[in-house]
Amino acid sequence: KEQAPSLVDRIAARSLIDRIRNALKFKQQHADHDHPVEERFKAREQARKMNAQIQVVAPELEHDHKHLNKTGPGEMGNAVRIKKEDLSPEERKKYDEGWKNNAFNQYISDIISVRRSLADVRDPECKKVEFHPNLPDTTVIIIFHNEARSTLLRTIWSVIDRSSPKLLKEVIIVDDFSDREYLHKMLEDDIAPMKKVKLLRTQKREGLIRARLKGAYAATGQALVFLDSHCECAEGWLEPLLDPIARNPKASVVPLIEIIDDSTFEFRGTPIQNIQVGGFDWNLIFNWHMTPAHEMKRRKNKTDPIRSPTMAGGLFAIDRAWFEELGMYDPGMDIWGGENLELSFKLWQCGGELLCAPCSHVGHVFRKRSPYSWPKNTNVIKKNSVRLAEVWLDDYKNYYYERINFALGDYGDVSDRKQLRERLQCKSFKWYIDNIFPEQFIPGESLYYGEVRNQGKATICLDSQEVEHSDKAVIAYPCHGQGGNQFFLLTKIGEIRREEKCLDYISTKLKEPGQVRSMLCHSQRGNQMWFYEHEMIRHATGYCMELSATQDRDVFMAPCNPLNKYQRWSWKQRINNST
Ligand code: UD2
Ligand code: MN
Repeated sequence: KEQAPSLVDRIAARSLIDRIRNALKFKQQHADHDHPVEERFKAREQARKMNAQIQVVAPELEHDHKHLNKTGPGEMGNAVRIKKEDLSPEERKKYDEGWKNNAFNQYISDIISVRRSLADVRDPECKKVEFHPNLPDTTVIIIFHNEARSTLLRTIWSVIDRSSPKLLKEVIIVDDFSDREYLHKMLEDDIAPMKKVKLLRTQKREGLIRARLKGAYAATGQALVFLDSHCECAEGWLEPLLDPIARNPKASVVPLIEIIDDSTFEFRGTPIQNIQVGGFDWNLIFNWHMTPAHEMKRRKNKTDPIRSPTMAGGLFAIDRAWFEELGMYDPGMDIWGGENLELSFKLWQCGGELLCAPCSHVGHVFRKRSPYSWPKNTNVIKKNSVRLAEVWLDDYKNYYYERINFALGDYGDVSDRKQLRERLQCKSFKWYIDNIFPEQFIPGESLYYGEVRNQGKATICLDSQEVEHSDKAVIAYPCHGQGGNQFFLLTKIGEIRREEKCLDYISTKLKEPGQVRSMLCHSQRGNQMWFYEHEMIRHATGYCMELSATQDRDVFMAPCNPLNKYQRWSWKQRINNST
């Protein structure tokens, strides 16, 4: 509107927008089942007429209705808040059940339109980017298991409403054997008006990896874009994902994943300079970290794609032929987890690249727990992780195995996947670390590793929980031999470390026994500097770590005393420092 050259044009544009608004209003009335039938009939006719006019004047503008600011709960990505106390007992029950079944606030999601508007959160520079003239057409694949109806429909509509029709060939949704009734009865009706949407169903619970494979086998687009079933694509999301692929078909591209609040469904935008890239720890768990300085320097513009060592997994674009060449996903992986690292490693090791597109914003509802059922008796995440470690990690796999105490379990047969690596002549994991992820912490350079067992009470080990954003006190706990919270490394610079966390002792009140905490490693020695000599764990302040003789869980710092067996700890030395 503002860009139209003359006043006359601007007035014309405004009247056109009014007409679009009207057409939309009629469309909405037509779809509104609470309206009397005759009115809906009339509304449909009106909408058709208005549509025809719009098509004649400006065909591309029909698609533009999404620019119009709507009002209503949650529109423009705003938060919706209600007080549970104000609800009737019956509604309150619905509210609680929504949380229980989905691990997000379904009650709020249901209030918000499945076609709500979002603010345009892109950096202004993004609108000036010129994309490759031949972007690949795309199949969007959305898989789900027992997803809430409103979040699922909102995901699909956000794709339809905010993707350029030229680029969007089809949307394939794959139901991974949901047992919620409405996903069978209502879903077909819900998607009937969506011309480009195809529904597939698995015949048994396959898990997200094989469900995505099913979608990929049915896809016909040149590029594939995968999404979780509780996402919202923002304005202009698709082009920046496809552009790097048009330039290099071996690139895979992830969007900037925005947080949709699990409680209010607020869609928050991240400023372009705060983009984080993907990493992983040696439990083979994905994590985020700041874009390293060398990568910031390599890029010319802030809108340029950023190289990322790994991807979170749910949201990414890839050329379909390249995905096939890479052996897609490992079909031996079950339910959830590991597939994102497997794909990340092989992308880099086998001659591709993994990029984050700063101009593509897609929201995702991050949950604090998993709401659906998991197989009993097997640890699927471990199985998936061992499969990928066996195939892609070379000797580095032992860092992971140390953390699960070499109890690999039954992980099935991976010979096919090893052949795949052979056939594609992929590079070593060392190459990946040296070239793609040089910031990664390498435990092999540490001096001691594993559990730290007290000699005063031989069944008790040092223990600290990984709690995000907390400096949780370190405790002692019966040794369980499973690694995990009882796995510690003594690094060359004197850190007692697990992944990104280091034991830290603040010695302000030296006369009192102090607590040891687990905090983010800072590599500056100081409060995180320890010595392990004569089986004693001594801090830079000169105090030693002691287990309480009476309280099995209590660990504190005290003046060193070599005769005190509660200050003596057994820790395994790393003999082979070669990797
Ligand atoms: C993240 C990824 C997810 C996946 C996972 C690791 C993001 C935003 N999400 O976990 O896509 O890579 O890490 O494996 O990066 N689902 C099924 N069948 C199942 C289980 C899940 O279809 O048996 C669907 C589910 O409905 C959802 C998707 O798979 O659409 C991912 O599951 P999630 O949302 O529980 O995973 P999330 O976001 O914690
Ligand atoms: Mn998810």
